[in-house]
Amino acid sequence: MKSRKRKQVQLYDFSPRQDCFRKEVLSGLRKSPKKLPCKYFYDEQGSRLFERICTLDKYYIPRVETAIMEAYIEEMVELLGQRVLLVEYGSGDCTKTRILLDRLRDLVAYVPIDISREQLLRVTEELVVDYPGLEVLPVCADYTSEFELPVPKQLSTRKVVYFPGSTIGNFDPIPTKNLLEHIAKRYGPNGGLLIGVDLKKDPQVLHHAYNDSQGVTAAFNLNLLERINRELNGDFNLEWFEHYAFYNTREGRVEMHLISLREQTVHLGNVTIPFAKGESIWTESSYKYNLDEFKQIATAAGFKVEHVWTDEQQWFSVQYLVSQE
Ligand code: AVJ
Repeated sequence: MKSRKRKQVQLYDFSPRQDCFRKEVLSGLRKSPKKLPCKYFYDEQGSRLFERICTLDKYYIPRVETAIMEAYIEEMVELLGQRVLLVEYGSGDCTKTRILLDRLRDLVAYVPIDISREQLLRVTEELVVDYPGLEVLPVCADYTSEFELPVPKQLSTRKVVYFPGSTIGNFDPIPTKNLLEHIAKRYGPNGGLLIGVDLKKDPQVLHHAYNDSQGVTAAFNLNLLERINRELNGDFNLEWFEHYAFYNTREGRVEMHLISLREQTVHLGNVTIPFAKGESIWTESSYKYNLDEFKQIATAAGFKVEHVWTDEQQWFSVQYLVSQE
């Protein structure tokens, strides 16, 4: 047990409302093929399962990204400059952020944005204890919809968005361009984006990263149905769905699905959703890029690629982009 003094945390709340969750789930399940937005993975249980995924040996992303951050932190800090306002998109458990917070000594404020309220509160409480003097302004929001940025007490010389973990890979090509464009405009001109981008690699490595032998990724995927049961009065039988993840070479992405193991009908309140045997619900895509491909996207969105750091095997990249807008 960690013993930490609990401090009261003030949270800026723009989190999606329950009726929004319901609407998106219903419209996704009425599509053909059926789809669910992956942002809804991260309820309290889902965030904990994702933290467990990050400890799996085969899920190389956090390990490799952390190694890159630690190896090149001095160069990163140098490029980011002084009196930075650091805004993080999808802050999660903030493990990698601490590498930055440890070095960016004259940070004006840190604004973690996350959709998972419980985790955000928990992590913020820890940060204010561990970084006394740092202004932490947590925002609970889906960063793809509208939210206001809190105003820090001190003036900053530059806003830098930290977007690690290759979360950008969860977006399809057009939404990716839109989100990057939006960031370039909102934090520019001269705004920075320090972003983790996962790279194309041996499909076997990708397969094992999303099909761990302990079934944690499967539990993470299935938790979405459990959440729907809990929050939307659903009756998904988790035994009748199966986790399925594969690398789609042509599209350059890992796809996660939940496959119906039999013909069945599921109810959400008074709504009925039919499933054929073998029918899938597409729950997530994780796009993998070449450095050239990502450079094109970033440039088209109004960024200049200032620096790219990778590991020796070129499995993952951390990139510093500067808004030209
Ligand atoms: C946190 C979105 C980057 O896509 O690799 C992990 C989520 N899904 N295992 C990813 C995830 C399955 C992860 N991201």
